[in-house]
Amino acid sequence: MKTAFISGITGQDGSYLAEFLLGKGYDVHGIVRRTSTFNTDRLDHIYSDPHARDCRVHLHYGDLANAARLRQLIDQIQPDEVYNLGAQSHVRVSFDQAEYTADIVATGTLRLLEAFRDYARSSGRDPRFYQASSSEMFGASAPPQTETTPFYPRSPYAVSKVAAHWYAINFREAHNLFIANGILFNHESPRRGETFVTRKITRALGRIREGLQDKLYLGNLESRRDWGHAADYVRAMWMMLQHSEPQDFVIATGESYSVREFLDKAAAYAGVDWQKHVEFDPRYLRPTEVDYLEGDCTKAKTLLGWAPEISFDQLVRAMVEGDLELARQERTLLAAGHQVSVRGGAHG
Ligand code: NAP
Ligand code: F7E
Repeated sequence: MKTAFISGITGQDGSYLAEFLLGKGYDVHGIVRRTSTFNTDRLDHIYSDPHARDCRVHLHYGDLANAARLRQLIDQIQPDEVYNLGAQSHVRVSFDQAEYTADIVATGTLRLLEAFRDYARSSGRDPRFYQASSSEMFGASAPPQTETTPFYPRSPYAVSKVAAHWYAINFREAHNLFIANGILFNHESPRRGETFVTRKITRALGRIREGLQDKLYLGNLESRRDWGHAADYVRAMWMMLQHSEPQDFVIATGESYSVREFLDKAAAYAGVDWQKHVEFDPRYLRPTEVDYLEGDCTKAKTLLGWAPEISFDQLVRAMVEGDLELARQERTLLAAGHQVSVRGGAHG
């Protein structure tokens, strides 16, 4: 049985990856941040009582800000594969919290790489490392973006991801380690954080349909993104680590849509006339925007045999259906006299 270590296991991708690896027979370990409320909602369906004998998901307190703890956990768990998914991953927030974003996204990756390098040396094993790089690194470079497109990052988040990407390449070359960067374009799902634009939209549409919300405030509707489904993308992460050599891969669908087009499609599925509900709020604009991302994943198709299986239409429909159901549950709770928070994506 193989053992995996995941930073960011409580996030969208971490939860899909943990499910995927369990399906492959892995023992899965992940770090969770200590918070005053539970932050493991996305994992509850696969997380069993740690006292149970057949428990294969193991959660440990840890943080990318704490090098000694990362080193201790890696040495103790002895993973075959390490997936570094942990991040302050919100682009707009990174303008407000630039130093923190750099500490977790860039220096946090360096901390984990140093622990990984020393573990690889001392154990004499050949463990593998996946780094969650991002299409945001391409920023202002024109589409279609490939592995050879120059980086032109447009936010503190993107600059930090570029630093982490190059730390990963330098550690691969300097220490002869198996480290792969996955340059993933936007990927979404019903588990997407509620302050990213797709989920903010589908969550609001569900609530509007159920009469729980009237207005949805958005920023720039004209930027274009290449949106895939997270379940397809975590499969690509794993495939990169099964390849014969460590390399960097773009993962994308090759199709792009504007935020306005996403809104049109989602609203049509939800049966909502969005023009009556959507308003512009400049607080959701970025000081420097990324206008147009559309990836070319020919390399991943050719060398890994990876291709997306879930279409844009299926993705939008799944997100809308999930959020219509959630809104119905909220309405039932309200009718029974319970409190329901309707703050939605107000912070993103
Ligand atoms: P996400 O839902 O925002 O999850 C981020 C994860 O990182 C969460 O588990 C979060 O924990 C954890 N985290 C945050 N700060 C941390 C810290 N100081 N120490 C340890 N863990 C910390 O992001 P995602 O969409 O799953 O993305 C996964 C990774 O891929 C991220 O690195 C992201 O930047 C990158 N990426 C995402 C996309 C995309 O479109 N989704 C595309 C390209 C790259 P909490 O649950 O406690 O907040
Ligand atoms: O914005 C526009 C916004 O926040 C998409 C992260 O996973 O993917 C994600 O970053 C677009 C932008 O994602 C609102 O200006 C309009 O043009 O959903 P987003 P992102 O910035 O593309 C990359 C690949 C990552 O690596 C990141 O971790 O939508 N937009 N109005 C809005 N965006 C938000 N959030 N909220 C709005 O109200």
